[in-house]
Amino acid sequence: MDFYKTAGTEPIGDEVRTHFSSEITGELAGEHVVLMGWAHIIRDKGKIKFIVLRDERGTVQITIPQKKVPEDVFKTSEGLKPETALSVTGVVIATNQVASGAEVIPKKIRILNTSDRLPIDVVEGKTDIDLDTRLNYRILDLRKPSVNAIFKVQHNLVRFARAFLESHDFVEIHTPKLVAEATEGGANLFEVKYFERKAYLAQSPQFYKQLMLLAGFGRVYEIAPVFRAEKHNTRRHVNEYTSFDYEMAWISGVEDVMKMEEDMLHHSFKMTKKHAATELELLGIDLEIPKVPFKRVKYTEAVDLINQTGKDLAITDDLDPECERLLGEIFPEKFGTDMVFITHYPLELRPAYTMPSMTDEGMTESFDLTYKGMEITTGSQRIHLYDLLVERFKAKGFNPADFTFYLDFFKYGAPPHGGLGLGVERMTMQLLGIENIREATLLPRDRDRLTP
Ligand code: AMO
Repeated sequence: MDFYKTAGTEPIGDEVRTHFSSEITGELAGEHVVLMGWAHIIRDKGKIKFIVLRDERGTVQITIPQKKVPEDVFKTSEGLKPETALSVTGVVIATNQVASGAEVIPKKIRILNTSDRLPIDVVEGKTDIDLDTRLNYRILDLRKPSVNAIFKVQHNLVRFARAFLESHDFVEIHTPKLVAEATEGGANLFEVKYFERKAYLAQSPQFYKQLMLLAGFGRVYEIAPVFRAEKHNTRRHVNEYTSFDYEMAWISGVEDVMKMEEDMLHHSFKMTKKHAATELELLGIDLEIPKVPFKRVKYTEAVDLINQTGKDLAITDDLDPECERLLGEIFPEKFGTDMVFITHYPLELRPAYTMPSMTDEGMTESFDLTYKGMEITTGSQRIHLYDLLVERFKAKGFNPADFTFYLDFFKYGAPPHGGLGLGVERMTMQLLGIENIREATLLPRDRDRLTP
């Protein structure tokens, strides 16, 4: 047991946590509870001490009047340092002194672990520290309730989107992240030494999610990391992000893919608003549920709208961040919504696997979803016809022989299909009005950062 003493802590007791902080309300008055968490804020008023105890559900006030608690409890509370890990056994008292309407008077306080002085604040409203320093201490940064809340919101967005897909017969798949070829074009590939050969980190599950439809799964989805060797540090790019992908077979056209996405996001936003209400409130977000159907605008029309602001964009120019920002202003004004599908991108701007449009010459059956002036999703109908697929690979300058592992399976009755990739961090940042994608990335990887 000596290592406990050396650490300044007490051996494990027999208390079992009975409640989370958020459950301590006036209705529990008189009940014995066991709480565990960190000493978030400590106030010393001489003969009475206060500890705001923080756990994963919020905070609760522990009130320690010298006269009303055992001597050793009062002694323990003296000189406690912030972020000491505690177990508190006590009685709930109703009070109108705190917002929750209750506090806990301890009978026993056990120090589970001590804490050094923190390099950054984890209490709201204290000094603002630059993002880089916060990210250096990300694990502590995440203890701050408003930072933690971002990822609870993200968790809810993903879990309800997943639940929606599950209820629509999608099967979860796990595809390789070590791959032989690029899917999205070669520019931003990370190369990996793979024994005697070269391999790459997957930029997208693109080829494999499509192949799983050829393998007989009607609908598949994957939520997994993808890797992009973007050379520049921007506020909207990280080098590893979470891609939320789905792919569906037997579609009639790209509309089926968009319809699925708008229904999925509508459900996910609605459920997140309900289940992450506390976190959204803490973050000051009144989440607007986008109305279904989302507005659809053709790429040519989007370019026209941008050019009306005085720009001179050609049809084959990609929409850069500045254009997306402009559309983020134009769309709400013109269409009363900030969730808009831009459809029918030119062939030049889309990967080789994208189905050319039957209706719009030189265009594709593709779309991006823009949310508050930023692209959060890319999707399309895919080419399922072998000859056309090979032709398009050649047109993009690829050697079909390098892609036989993908192309060959389109010879065996590949079903019409389509799908999309949604950036989880981008969706989170736009929904929460976050300026820099790193804040919506648990442990960001960028040009300069590989730890923590
Ligand atoms: P795309 O390359 O457009 O399409 O990526 C899809 C979505 O992923 C997000 N995203 C990023 N997020 C953070 N950092 C980055 N560097 C980054 N790059 C992209 C965006 C984007 O909309 N295979 C296709 C998808 C498909 O057609 O199914 C693809 O990967 O939100």
